[in-house]
Amino acid sequence: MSKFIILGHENPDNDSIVSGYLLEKIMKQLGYDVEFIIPDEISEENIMLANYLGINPTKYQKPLPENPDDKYILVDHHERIVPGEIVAIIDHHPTEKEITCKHYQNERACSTSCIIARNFTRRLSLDDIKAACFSAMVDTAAFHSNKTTVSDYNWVQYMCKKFNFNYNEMLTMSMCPTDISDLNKASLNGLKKHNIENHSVASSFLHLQNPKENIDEINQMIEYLKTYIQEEGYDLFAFIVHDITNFKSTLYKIRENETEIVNYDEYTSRGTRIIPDLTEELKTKQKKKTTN
Ligand SMILES: [Mn+2]
Repeated sequence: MSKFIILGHENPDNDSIVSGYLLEKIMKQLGYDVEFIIPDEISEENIMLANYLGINPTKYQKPLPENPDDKYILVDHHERIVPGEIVAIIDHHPTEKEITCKHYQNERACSTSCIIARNFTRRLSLDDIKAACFSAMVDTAAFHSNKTTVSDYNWVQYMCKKFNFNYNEMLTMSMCPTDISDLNKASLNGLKKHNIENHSVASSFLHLQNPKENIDEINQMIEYLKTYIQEEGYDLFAFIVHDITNFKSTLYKIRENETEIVNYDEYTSRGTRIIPDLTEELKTKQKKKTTN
């Protein structure tokens, strides 16, 4: 009998890790020779999220074996170059691609681990079911993304109630509250550099449970970022504070001499909302400059 290797995607997220973990467990129970392998780096954040579930993801980190007889199972994605045949895929990412593989399951779901857990609930422990519920929260930004399906949402609610999981704590943890014990470090959380209309811009974000309680810390971070942009030569720093309890966001546009505050009435994504808004603004400013 050939060996099965379960593989998540590159830059593995919580769902990818939990899916592999659950599927390995189920397949072992069914008598398969199977191993979940993570041949990739795992971010600090994703190690932390997995640890919250009692899973140590680094345990699965190792290079892929080179045996061409090994059969591969992909979870939480549908394409990856592997040194053997891909025999099964379980995924929830929509695709137009035609996929030819013996067992291909791709359905709308909050997370791939939800698909797995809902199909094999009786083979899983309470911790495993909790892990699947949690990864559904992580993968959908606490049920705010359009990936959220009513049936998975209801399933998570039902399981949390039935088994007495701490739903609110899980929801907060799934949003990865930022550790602000070191303010300078926290102010650069998720640092990205952007070149927008020839302006050099940097951005970072915080996830806070109650930003109003941390207003002093926020102000100290803004002061730090003012000196940071001078030292690093940025024109603008977009410092985003997300309220992960009420799902609102505040953008601090920090320049050398002024800070402008913009409030968003929703949890605002940096990539799809804030950077495009800044691009629009800087474009308009550029135009004004040229017409003057
Ligand atoms: Mn996923």
